[in-house]
Amino acid sequence: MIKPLMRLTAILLLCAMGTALADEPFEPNYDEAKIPEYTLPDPLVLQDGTAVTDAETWKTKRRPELVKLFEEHVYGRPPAKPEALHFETLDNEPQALDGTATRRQVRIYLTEGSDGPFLDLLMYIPNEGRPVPAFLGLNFNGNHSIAADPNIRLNMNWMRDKGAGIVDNKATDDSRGTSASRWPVEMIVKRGYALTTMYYGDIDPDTDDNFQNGVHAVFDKQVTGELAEGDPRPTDAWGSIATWAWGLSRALDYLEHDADIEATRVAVLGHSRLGKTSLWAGAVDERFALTISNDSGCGGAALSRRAIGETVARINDVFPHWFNDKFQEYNNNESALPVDQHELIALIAPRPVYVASAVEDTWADPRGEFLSAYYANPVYKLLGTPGLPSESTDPPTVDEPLKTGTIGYHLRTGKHDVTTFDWTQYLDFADLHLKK
Ligand code: GTR
Repeated sequence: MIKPLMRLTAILLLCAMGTALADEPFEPNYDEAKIPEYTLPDPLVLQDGTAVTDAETWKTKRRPELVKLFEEHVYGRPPAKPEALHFETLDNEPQALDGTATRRQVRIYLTEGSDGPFLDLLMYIPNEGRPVPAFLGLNFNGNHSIAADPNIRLNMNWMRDKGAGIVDNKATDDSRGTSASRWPVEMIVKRGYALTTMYYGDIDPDTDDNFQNGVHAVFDKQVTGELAEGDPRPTDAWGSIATWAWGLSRALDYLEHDADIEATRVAVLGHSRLGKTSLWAGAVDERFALTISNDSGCGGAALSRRAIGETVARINDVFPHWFNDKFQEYNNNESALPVDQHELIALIAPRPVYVASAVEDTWADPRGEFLSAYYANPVYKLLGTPGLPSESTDPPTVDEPLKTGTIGYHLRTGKHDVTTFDWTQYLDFADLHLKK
Protein backbone atom coordinates (compact mmCIF):
# COMPACT_ATOMS: atom_id res chain seq x y z
CA MET A 1 0.00 0.00 0.00
CA ILE A 2 2.87 2.32 0.82
CA LYS A 3 4.42 2.26 -2.60
CA PRO A 4 1.35 3.32 -4.63
CA LEU A 5 0.60 5.96 -2.04
CA MET A 6 4.10 7.33 -2.32
CA ARG A 7 3.82 7.30 -6.10
CA LEU A 8 0.53 9.15 -5.92
CA THR A 9 2.05 11.74 -3.60
CA ALA A 10 5.01 12.12 -5.92
CA ILE A 11 2.73 12.55 -8.93
CA LEU A 12 0.60 15.09 -7.10
CA LEU A 13 3.72 16.96 -6.06
CA LEU A 14 5.08 17.01 -9.61
CA CYS A 15 1.71 18.22 -10.92
CA ALA A 16 1.66 20.97 -8.36
CA MET A 17 5.19 21.98 -9.30
CA GLY A 18 4.29 21.92 -13.00
CA THR A 19 1.29 24.17 -12.42
CA ALA A 20 3.37 26.48 -10.27
CA LEU A 21 5.98 26.71 -13.05
CA ALA A 22 3.38 27.31 -15.73
CA ASP A 23 1.65 29.95 -13.62
CA GLU A 24 4.83 31.72 -12.63
CA PRO A 25 4.62 35.27 -13.94
CA PHE A 26 7.15 35.97 -16.68
CA GLU A 27 9.97 38.14 -15.37
CA PRO A 28 11.71 39.75 -18.32
CA ASN A 29 15.45 40.19 -18.07
CA TYR A 30 16.64 43.72 -18.83
CA ASP A 31 20.23 43.26 -17.73
CA GLU A 32 22.76 43.02 -20.61
CA ALA A 33 25.14 41.21 -18.24
CA LYS A 34 22.61 38.39 -17.82
CA ILE A 35 22.26 37.63 -21.52
CA PRO A 36 23.39 34.05 -22.07
CA GLU A 37 26.50 33.45 -24.19
CA TYR A 38 25.50 32.92 -27.80
CA THR A 39 26.93 32.60 -31.29
CA LEU A 40 24.91 33.92 -34.19
CA PRO A 41 24.56 31.80 -37.30
CA ASP A 42 26.54 33.32 -40.17
CA PRO A 43 24.28 34.49 -42.99
CA LEU A 44 27.20 33.94 -45.37
CA VAL A 45 27.77 30.26 -44.58
CA LEU A 46 25.60 27.54 -46.13
CA GLN A 47 24.12 24.83 -43.90
CA ASP A 48 26.77 22.44 -45.20
CA GLY A 49 29.51 24.78 -43.99
CA THR A 50 30.50 26.28 -47.35
CA ALA A 51 31.28 29.99 -47.27
CA VAL A 52 29.22 32.25 -49.52
CA THR A 53 31.66 34.59 -51.22
CA ASP A 54 29.76 35.80 -54.29
CA ALA A 55 26.37 37.30 -55.10
CA GLU A 56 25.38 34.37 -57.31
CA THR A 57 25.79 31.80 -54.51
CA TRP A 58 23.83 34.05 -52.17
CA LYS A 59 21.03 34.36 -54.69
CA THR A 60 20.79 30.79 -55.88
CA LYS A 61 21.76 28.87 -52.73
CA ARG A 62 21.89 30.71 -49.42
CA ARG A 63 18.88 32.96 -49.86
CA PRO A 64 16.50 30.10 -50.81
CA GLU A 65 17.99 28.00 -48.01
CA LEU A 66 17.31 30.73 -45.44
CA VAL A 67 13.76 31.32 -46.68
CA LYS A 68 13.09 27.59 -46.20
CA LEU A 69 14.63 27.58 -42.73
CA PHE A 70 12.47 30.51 -41.63
CA GLU A 71 9.37 28.86 -43.10
CA GLU A 72 10.12 25.57 -41.40
CA HIS A 73 11.28 26.79 -37.99
CA VAL A 74 9.65 30.18 -37.45
CA TYR A 75 6.80 31.50 -39.61
CA GLY A 76 5.37 28.63 -41.66
CA ARG A 77 4.69 28.08 -45.35
CA PRO A 78 2.03 30.07 -47.20
CA PRO A 79 -0.05 28.84 -50.11
CA ALA A 80 0.46 30.18 -53.64
CA LYS A 81 -1.30 33.25 -55.03
CA PRO A 82 -4.95 32.29 -55.59
CA GLU A 83 -5.85 31.99 -59.25
CA ALA A 84 -9.32 33.41 -58.69
CA LEU A 85 -7.97 36.70 -57.28
CA HIS A 86 -10.03 39.63 -58.55
CA PHE A 87 -10.82 43.18 -57.55
CA GLU A 88 -13.73 45.59 -57.27
CA THR A 89 -13.49 49.34 -56.82
CA LEU A 90 -16.08 50.29 -54.19
CA ASP A 91 -15.31 53.98 -53.97
CA ASN A 92 -13.33 56.56 -55.92
CA GLU A 93 -13.34 60.15 -54.68
CA PRO A 94 -10.98 62.41 -56.67
CA GLN A 95 -11.54 65.41 -54.38
CA ALA A 96 -10.19 63.99 -51.14
CA LEU A 97 -7.79 65.94 -48.87
CA ASP A 98 -8.89 69.33 -50.24
CA GLY A 99 -8.65 68.12 -53.79
CA THR A 100 -5.00 67.03 -53.53
CA ALA A 101 -5.69 63.32 -53.49
CA THR A 102 -8.02 60.57 -54.60
CA ARG A 103 -9.52 58.30 -51.98
CA ARG A 104 -10.05 54.84 -53.40
CA GLN A 105 -11.46 51.77 -51.66
CA VAL A 106 -10.91 48.47 -53.39
CA ARG A 107 -12.13 45.03 -52.43
CA ILE A 108 -9.68 42.22 -53.08
CA TYR A 109 -11.52 38.93 -53.58
CA LEU A 110 -9.47 35.82 -53.01
CA THR A 111 -11.91 33.28 -54.40
CA GLU A 112 -14.38 33.09 -57.30
CA GLY A 113 -17.49 35.18 -56.86
CA SER A 114 -17.97 37.66 -54.06
CA ASP A 115 -18.23 35.48 -50.97
CA GLY A 116 -15.54 36.10 -48.42
CA PRO A 117 -12.97 36.25 -47.31
CA PHE A 118 -12.06 39.50 -49.00
CA LEU A 119 -9.62 42.24 -48.09
CA ASP A 120 -10.56 45.93 -48.21
CA LEU A 121 -7.74 48.20 -49.33
CA LEU A 122 -7.97 51.92 -48.59
CA MET A 123 -5.84 54.26 -50.68
CA TYR A 124 -5.06 57.96 -50.70
CA ILE A 125 -3.31 58.71 -53.99
CA PRO A 126 -1.80 62.13 -54.80
CA ASN A 127 -3.55 63.67 -57.78
CA GLU A 128 -0.27 64.90 -59.20
CA GLY A 129 2.77 63.09 -60.52
CA ARG A 130 1.12 59.76 -61.26
CA PRO A 131 1.99 56.96 -61.30
CA VAL A 132 3.30 57.45 -57.79
CA PRO A 133 5.33 55.27 -55.40
CA ALA A 134 3.37 54.01 -52.41
CA PHE A 135 3.51 52.91 -48.80
CA LEU A 136 1.56 49.79 -47.92
CA GLY A 137 0.90 48.83 -44.32
CA LEU A 138 -1.59 46.83 -42.30
CA ASN A 139 -3.58 48.60 -39.58
CA PHE A 140 -4.74 47.27 -36.20
CA ASN A 141 -8.28 48.65 -35.92
CA GLY A 142 -9.79 48.92 -39.38
CA ASN A 143 -9.24 51.33 -42.27
CA HIS A 144 -11.75 53.72 -40.73
CA SER A 145 -9.42 54.14 -37.72
CA ILE A 146 -6.59 55.71 -39.73
CA ALA A 147 -8.45 58.95 -40.60
CA ALA A 148 -11.60 60.71 -39.47
CA ASP A 149 -12.98 60.76 -43.05
CA PRO A 150 -16.61 59.55 -42.60
CA ASN A 151 -16.61 58.01 -46.07
CA ILE A 152 -14.15 55.33 -45.13
CA ARG A 153 -16.09 52.08 -44.81
CA LEU A 154 -16.52 50.97 -41.20
CA ASN A 155 -14.94 47.54 -40.80
CA MET A 156 -17.45 45.02 -39.43
CA ASN A 157 -15.07 42.10 -38.86
CA TRP A 158 -14.04 40.78 -35.45
CA MET A 159 -11.58 43.07 -33.67
CA ARG A 160 -9.57 42.76 -30.47
CA ASP A 161 -11.12 44.89 -27.73
CA LYS A 162 -8.13 47.23 -27.86
CA GLY A 163 -8.63 50.81 -28.79
CA ALA A 164 -11.33 53.42 -28.42
CA GLY A 165 -14.73 52.78 -29.95
CA ILE A 166 -14.49 49.00 -30.16
CA VAL A 167 -17.37 47.36 -28.34
CA ASP A 168 -17.80 43.59 -27.95
CA ASN A 169 -15.12 42.99 -30.55
CA LYS A 170 -16.86 45.20 -33.14
CA ALA A 171 -15.91 48.63 -34.38
CA THR A 172 -18.34 51.47 -33.86
CA ASP A 173 -18.38 54.97 -35.38
CA ASP A 174 -16.51 56.15 -32.30
CA SER A 175 -13.43 54.32 -33.53
CA ARG A 176 -13.16 56.50 -36.65
CA GLY A 177 -9.81 58.28 -36.78
CA THR A 178 -8.60 56.83 -33.49
CA SER A 179 -5.26 55.74 -35.02
CA ALA A 180 -4.80 58.90 -37.08
CA SER A 181 -1.62 59.95 -35.26
CA ARG A 182 0.07 56.84 -36.67
CA TRP A 183 -1.00 57.56 -40.25
CA PRO A 184 -0.09 61.13 -41.31
CA VAL A 185 -1.95 60.89 -44.61
CA GLU A 186 -1.56 64.57 -45.62
CA MET A 187 2.16 64.52 -44.98
CA ILE A 188 2.63 61.34 -47.02
CA VAL A 189 0.54 62.61 -49.94
CA LYS A 190 2.34 65.97 -49.90
CA ARG A 191 5.63 64.18 -50.27
CA GLY A 192 4.32 62.49 -53.43
CA TYR A 193 3.45 59.04 -52.10
CA ALA A 194 0.21 57.13 -51.98
CA LEU A 195 -0.78 55.64 -48.65
CA THR A 196 -2.43 52.25 -48.93
CA THR A 197 -3.65 50.20 -45.98
CA MET A 198 -5.76 47.22 -44.96
CA TYR A 199 -7.10 45.85 -41.68
CA TYR A 200 -4.99 42.84 -40.64
CA GLY A 201 -8.03 41.04 -39.24
CA ASP A 202 -9.54 40.90 -42.74
CA ILE A 203 -6.75 38.43 -43.49
CA ASP A 204 -6.70 36.53 -40.20
CA PRO A 205 -8.40 37.54 -36.94
CA ASP A 206 -5.69 38.00 -34.31
CA THR A 207 -6.81 35.40 -31.83
CA ASP A 208 -5.78 31.84 -31.05
CA ASP A 209 -8.77 30.07 -32.56
CA ASN A 210 -7.09 27.14 -34.25
CA PHE A 211 -7.12 28.83 -37.66
CA GLN A 212 -10.82 28.35 -38.31
CA ASN A 213 -11.48 31.65 -40.04
CA GLY A 214 -10.01 34.43 -42.14
CA VAL A 215 -8.16 33.11 -45.16
CA HIS A 216 -7.35 29.89 -43.28
CA ALA A 217 -10.98 28.84 -43.68
CA VAL A 218 -10.40 28.73 -47.43
CA PHE A 219 -6.73 28.01 -48.03
CA ASP A 220 -5.59 25.67 -45.25
CA LYS A 221 -4.56 22.26 -46.55
CA GLN A 222 -7.40 20.48 -44.72
CA VAL A 223 -9.84 22.69 -46.60
CA THR A 224 -8.19 22.46 -50.01
CA GLY A 225 -7.96 18.67 -49.70
CA GLU A 226 -4.15 18.55 -49.65
CA LEU A 227 -4.57 16.97 -46.21
CA ALA A 228 -7.42 14.86 -44.85
CA GLU A 229 -9.85 16.64 -42.53
CA GLY A 230 -8.71 14.90 -39.34
CA ASP A 231 -4.99 15.26 -40.11
CA PRO A 232 -3.01 17.28 -37.58
CA ARG A 233 -1.88 20.73 -38.60
CA PRO A 234 1.67 20.38 -39.98
CA THR A 235 4.34 21.93 -37.75
CA ASP A 236 5.33 24.18 -40.65
CA ALA A 237 1.78 25.36 -41.45
CA TRP A 238 1.53 29.14 -41.76
CA GLY A 239 1.04 31.05 -38.53
CA SER A 240 -0.68 34.43 -38.40
CA ILE A 241 2.42 36.51 -39.20
CA ALA A 242 3.00 34.51 -42.38
CA THR A 243 -0.71 34.84 -43.15
CA TRP A 244 -0.76 38.61 -42.72
CA ALA A 245 2.39 38.84 -44.87
CA TRP A 246 0.67 36.77 -47.55
CA GLY A 247 -2.21 39.26 -47.42
CA LEU A 248 0.25 42.10 -48.04
CA SER A 249 1.40 40.30 -51.17
CA ARG A 250 -2.22 40.12 -52.35
CA ALA A 251 -2.51 43.89 -51.84
CA LEU A 252 0.62 44.28 -53.96
CA ASP A 253 -1.03 42.09 -56.62
CA TYR A 254 -3.76 44.70 -56.71
CA LEU A 255 -1.34 47.64 -56.75
CA GLU A 256 0.34 46.10 -59.81
CA HIS A 257 -3.04 46.37 -61.42
CA ASP A 258 -3.68 50.04 -60.53
CA ALA A 259 -2.36 52.44 -63.18
CA ASP A 260 -1.99 55.27 -60.65
CA ILE A 261 0.58 53.35 -58.61
CA GLU A 262 4.16 52.54 -59.55
CA ALA A 263 4.09 49.00 -58.19
CA THR A 264 7.84 48.54 -58.58
CA ARG A 265 8.27 51.30 -55.99
CA VAL A 266 6.17 50.12 -53.07
CA ALA A 267 7.44 50.31 -49.48
CA VAL A 268 5.90 47.83 -47.05
CA LEU A 269 5.78 48.95 -43.43
CA GLY A 270 4.35 47.88 -40.12
CA HIS A 271 4.42 48.50 -36.40
CA SER A 272 5.03 45.95 -33.66
CA ARG A 273 3.45 42.58 -34.59
CA LEU A 274 2.74 44.16 -37.95
CA GLY A 275 6.42 45.17 -38.14
CA LYS A 276 7.33 41.50 -37.72
CA THR A 277 4.87 40.98 -40.56
CA SER A 278 6.30 43.66 -42.87
CA LEU A 279 9.79 42.19 -42.44
CA TRP A 280 8.63 38.71 -43.38
CA ALA A 281 6.60 40.12 -46.30
CA GLY A 282 9.63 42.08 -47.54
CA ALA A 283 11.85 39.04 -47.10
CA VAL A 284 9.76 36.60 -49.11
CA ASP A 285 8.16 38.87 -51.70
CA GLU A 286 10.96 40.43 -53.69
CA ARG A 287 8.53 42.75 -55.45
CA PHE A 288 8.56 45.00 -52.36
CA ALA A 289 11.10 47.71 -53.16
CA LEU A 290 11.63 48.82 -49.56
CA THR A 291 10.80 47.36 -46.16
CA ILE A 292 10.23 49.19 -42.88
CA SER A 293 10.07 47.70 -39.40
CA ASN A 294 8.73 50.00 -36.70
CA ASP A 295 9.40 48.68 -33.16
CA SER A 296 8.96 45.06 -34.31
CA GLY A 297 10.84 43.40 -31.43
CA CYS A 298 10.84 39.65 -30.74
CA GLY A 299 10.13 37.60 -33.85
CA GLY A 300 10.78 40.77 -35.87
CA ALA A 301 14.03 42.69 -35.96
CA ALA A 302 15.28 41.77 -32.46
CA LEU A 303 17.81 38.95 -32.20
CA SER A 304 16.12 35.94 -30.57
CA ARG A 305 19.32 34.71 -28.92
CA ARG A 306 19.64 37.82 -26.76
CA ALA A 307 16.47 36.81 -24.90
CA ILE A 308 16.19 40.23 -23.31
CA GLY A 309 12.76 41.81 -22.80
CA GLU A 310 10.24 39.63 -24.65
CA THR A 311 11.57 36.13 -25.34
CA VAL A 312 10.65 33.33 -27.74
CA ALA A 313 9.05 31.36 -24.87
CA ARG A 314 7.00 34.31 -23.75
CA ILE A 315 5.76 35.26 -27.22
CA ASN A 316 4.85 31.63 -27.98
CA ASP A 317 3.02 31.42 -24.70
CA VAL A 318 0.89 34.53 -25.14
CA PHE A 319 0.54 34.49 -28.94
CA PRO A 320 0.81 30.81 -29.93
CA HIS A 321 -0.89 31.50 -33.27
CA TRP A 322 1.64 34.02 -34.59
CA PHE A 323 4.35 31.53 -35.53
CA ASN A 324 4.35 27.93 -36.74
CA ASP A 325 4.19 25.08 -34.22
CA LYS A 326 7.83 24.16 -34.73
CA PHE A 327 8.89 27.52 -33.26
CA GLN A 328 7.67 26.29 -29.84
CA GLU A 329 10.68 23.97 -29.75
CA TYR A 330 12.90 27.00 -29.27
CA ASN A 331 11.29 28.21 -26.04
CA ASN A 332 14.22 28.87 -23.68
CA ASN A 333 16.29 27.11 -26.34
CA GLU A 334 17.09 29.93 -28.79
CA SER A 335 20.55 28.69 -29.63
CA ALA A 336 19.05 25.59 -31.24
CA LEU A 337 17.38 27.80 -33.88
CA PRO A 338 19.12 27.33 -37.23
CA VAL A 339 18.50 31.05 -37.96
CA ASP A 340 18.36 34.35 -36.13
CA GLN A 341 16.64 37.57 -37.02
CA HIS A 342 19.64 39.33 -38.63
CA GLU A 343 19.19 36.76 -41.38
CA LEU A 344 15.60 37.89 -41.80
CA ILE A 345 16.92 41.41 -42.49
CA ALA A 346 19.57 39.92 -44.79
CA LEU A 347 16.84 38.25 -46.87
CA ILE A 348 15.67 41.71 -47.89
CA ALA A 349 19.08 42.54 -49.43
CA PRO A 350 19.98 44.19 -51.71
CA ARG A 351 16.66 46.06 -51.42
CA PRO A 352 16.67 48.85 -48.82
CA VAL A 353 15.39 48.13 -45.32
CA TYR A 354 14.79 50.49 -42.39
CA VAL A 355 14.66 49.33 -38.77
CA ALA A 356 13.33 51.72 -36.12
CA SER A 357 13.42 51.44 -32.34
CA ALA A 358 12.25 53.58 -29.44
CA VAL A 359 14.20 54.22 -26.23
CA GLU A 360 11.37 53.30 -23.86
CA ASP A 361 10.43 50.21 -25.87
CA THR A 362 12.76 47.94 -23.90
CA TRP A 363 10.30 45.01 -24.26
CA ALA A 364 11.24 45.00 -27.99
CA ASP A 365 15.00 45.16 -27.27
CA PRO A 366 16.18 48.23 -29.21
CA ARG A 367 19.81 47.11 -29.07
CA GLY A 368 18.89 43.69 -30.45
CA GLU A 369 16.97 45.40 -33.27
CA PHE A 370 20.03 47.47 -34.09
CA LEU A 371 22.34 44.44 -33.96
CA SER A 372 20.17 42.58 -36.46
CA ALA A 373 20.64 45.44 -38.89
CA TYR A 374 24.36 45.47 -38.09
CA TYR A 375 24.85 41.74 -38.64
CA ALA A 376 22.85 41.78 -41.88
CA ASN A 377 25.41 44.22 -43.23
CA PRO A 378 27.86 41.68 -44.72
CA VAL A 379 25.12 40.45 -47.06
CA TYR A 380 24.29 43.99 -48.21
CA LYS A 381 28.00 44.60 -48.80
CA LEU A 382 28.46 41.33 -50.68
CA LEU A 383 25.64 42.38 -52.99
CA GLY A 384 27.40 45.64 -53.74
CA THR A 385 25.25 48.07 -51.76
CA PRO A 386 26.42 50.47 -49.03
CA GLY A 387 24.49 48.71 -46.23
CA LEU A 388 24.45 50.29 -42.77
CA PRO A 389 26.50 53.49 -42.43
CA SER A 390 27.97 52.51 -39.05
CA GLU A 391 31.05 50.60 -37.96
CA SER A 392 29.93 50.37 -34.36
CA THR A 393 28.03 47.60 -32.58
CA ASP A 394 26.43 50.33 -30.46
CA PRO A 395 23.18 51.93 -31.63
CA PRO A 396 23.58 55.51 -32.87
CA THR A 397 22.86 58.55 -30.70
CA VAL A 398 19.19 58.88 -29.80
CA ASP A 399 17.17 60.76 -32.45
CA GLU A 400 20.08 60.77 -34.91
CA PRO A 401 18.93 58.48 -37.73
CA LEU A 402 21.31 56.55 -39.95
CA LYS A 403 19.51 56.99 -43.24
CA THR A 404 22.05 57.38 -46.02
CA GLY A 405 22.74 53.70 -46.73
CA THR A 406 20.66 50.74 -47.86
CA ILE A 407 20.07 49.75 -44.24
CA GLY A 408 18.51 52.57 -42.23
CA TYR A 409 18.15 52.68 -38.47
CA HIS A 410 17.03 55.04 -35.75
CA LEU A 411 16.52 54.97 -32.02
CA ARG A 412 13.94 57.59 -31.20
CA THR A 413 13.02 59.19 -27.89
CA GLY A 414 9.78 57.88 -26.46
CA LYS A 415 7.64 54.79 -26.33
CA HIS A 416 6.33 51.92 -28.44
CA ASP A 417 4.38 53.82 -31.12
CA VAL A 418 4.51 55.24 -34.64
CA THR A 419 5.19 58.96 -34.63
CA THR A 420 5.71 61.84 -37.04
CA PHE A 421 9.43 61.54 -36.31
CA ASP A 422 9.34 57.93 -37.54
CA TRP A 423 7.42 58.86 -40.68
CA THR A 424 9.79 61.76 -41.45
CA GLN A 425 12.69 59.32 -41.58
CA TYR A 426 10.77 56.79 -43.67
CA LEU A 427 9.85 59.46 -46.17
CA ASP A 428 13.45 60.68 -46.40
CA PHE A 429 14.67 57.11 -46.82
CA ALA A 430 12.01 56.48 -49.48
CA ASP A 431 13.03 59.69 -51.29
CA LEU A 432 16.55 58.31 -51.52
CA HIS A 433 15.50 54.91 -52.88
CA LEU A 434 12.09 55.18 -54.49
CA LYS A 435 12.06 58.55 -56.22
CA LYS A 436 13.06 58.54 -59.88
C1 GTR B 1 2.91 42.78 -27.47
C2 GTR B 1 3.83 41.70 -27.96
C3 GTR B 1 4.87 42.28 -28.86
C4 GTR B 1 4.29 43.25 -29.88
C5 GTR B 1 3.08 44.02 -29.39
C6 GTR B 1 2.17 44.60 -30.47
O1 GTR B 1 1.99 42.34 -26.58
O2 GTR B 1 4.43 41.11 -26.84
O3 GTR B 1 5.60 41.25 -29.50
O4 GTR B 1 4.00 42.62 -31.07
O5 GTR B 1 2.26 43.27 -28.61
O6 GTR B 1 2.05 44.09 -31.57
O7 GTR B 1 1.52 45.60 -30.16
